[in-house]
Amino acid sequence: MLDVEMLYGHFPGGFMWSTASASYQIEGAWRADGKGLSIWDKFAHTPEKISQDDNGDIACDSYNKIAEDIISLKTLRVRHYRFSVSWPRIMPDGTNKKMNEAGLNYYHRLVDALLEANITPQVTLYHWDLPQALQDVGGWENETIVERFRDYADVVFNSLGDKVKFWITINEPYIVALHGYGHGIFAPGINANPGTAPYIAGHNLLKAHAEAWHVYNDKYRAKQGGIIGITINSDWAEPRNPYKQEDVDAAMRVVQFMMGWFAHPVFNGDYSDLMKNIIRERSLAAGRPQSRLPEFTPAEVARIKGTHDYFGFNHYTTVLAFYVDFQNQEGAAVISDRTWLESGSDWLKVNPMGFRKILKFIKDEYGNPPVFVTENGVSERGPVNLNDTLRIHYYENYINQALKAYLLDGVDMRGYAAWSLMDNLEWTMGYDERFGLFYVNRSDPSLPRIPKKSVWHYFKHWCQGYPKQNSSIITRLREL
Ligand code: GBH
Repeated sequence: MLDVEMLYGHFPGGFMWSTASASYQIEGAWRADGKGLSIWDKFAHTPEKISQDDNGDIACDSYNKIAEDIISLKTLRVRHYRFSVSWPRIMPDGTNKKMNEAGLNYYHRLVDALLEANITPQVTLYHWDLPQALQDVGGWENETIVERFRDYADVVFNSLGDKVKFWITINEPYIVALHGYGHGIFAPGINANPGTAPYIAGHNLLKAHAEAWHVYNDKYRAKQGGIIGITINSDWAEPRNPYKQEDVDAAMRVVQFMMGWFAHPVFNGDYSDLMKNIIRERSLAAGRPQSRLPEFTPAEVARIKGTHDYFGFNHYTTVLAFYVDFQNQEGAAVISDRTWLESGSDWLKVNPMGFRKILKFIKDEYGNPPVFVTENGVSERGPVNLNDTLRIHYYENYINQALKAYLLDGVDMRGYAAWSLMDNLEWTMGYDERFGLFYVNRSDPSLPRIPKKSVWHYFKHWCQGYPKQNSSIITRLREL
């Protein structure tokens, strides 16, 4: 089914238009002023882990370019900015025994500059740059990290919470667990036990998120009055053959294993029965004494359930799923539709309708929570072209599908952050894949940020709503 019709209308008043970044991808200053090393510092300095052996040593030098970044945000005319705090920058060994005040001071200067510019900060506590010292004792596989993360969160709330009213605990626990501790393609690069380690890491990520949420709820909410949640990523999955029930079921499993792994415990309580049953069956069939998926105690289920003030959601693409004979644990494999537009990233194909469908899925599956899209965007690679028509097409169509989710499906949309403010270190792809609204000229040592054409569209056509409001179109679409 094609759905190219543009819907005219507006997001709710107070809708939070934003753009996003992450510490390791932009800050640079990897050893400045007493910062400790993160797992990404170590990973990036290991040969052949990152395309062209790029690293985040300098990145966009945002640590030294607060003023430049504020100018970009002002040019974009967003009133919100999502960035993350580097844990080892403020706690070099990951514990609160030794604080690095200079590092903390950077975030104070950044937040002050944002507030001064009338831009509301949205702060992620963990966007993947774990202190290496904590990885040395097992990282997310070691349950003691739950306490470490709680202490870290406590310090950040205590220090910045008078100024910051929007918190994200953890960005994309799925990627941390699976890429970091399963495939090992991301830091810390662990791939020894791909069937079990991701589930152990995931278990601790959920507990850590919950403890941070409770610290805020118990200790800071009353006096600081902010909101806090987790950001979960998921693709949408369509059945490769929509007339084949096996493929329809496979597509649902893909979403339940990706989004549901973390959303189900936080919103509905515990892992889904679907996930528990499949992993247990597969584990026992392989001769293991018990499931590879750890179990929460009833007290833990209760502690994690409800630790959300909103649903933070990162979304980029759709996949086509089809049934395979449980060769992999989900009994599903994925491909992409060759009619979808390609991007600068192999994994990212343009299918705007999937965005509306997965937003509707969030509403139906997780009790109609307020939704903040905390990332959505597209990449290019190859020669620089500031006339980024693909990005303009992508945002125009994805944002319009989000508008349909809001106006036609009743999804409680509250905000939207474009990934990313500027071209940055795209993890293992280095600087090859560029998601920025601003181009960063890396051959100029001053790393100037130069607006791509999409910058002008973002403000004019999207953040301002759809000025050519046409109620007959709304009426017609409602009747479909
Ligand atoms: C987000 O992850 C991140 O939060 C953000 O930091 C990142 O820059 C942005 O997306 C764009 O990627 O094809 O095997 O190499 C999105 C999840 C994780 C999806 C890595 C693509 C590549 C896996 N991404 N994955 S592979």
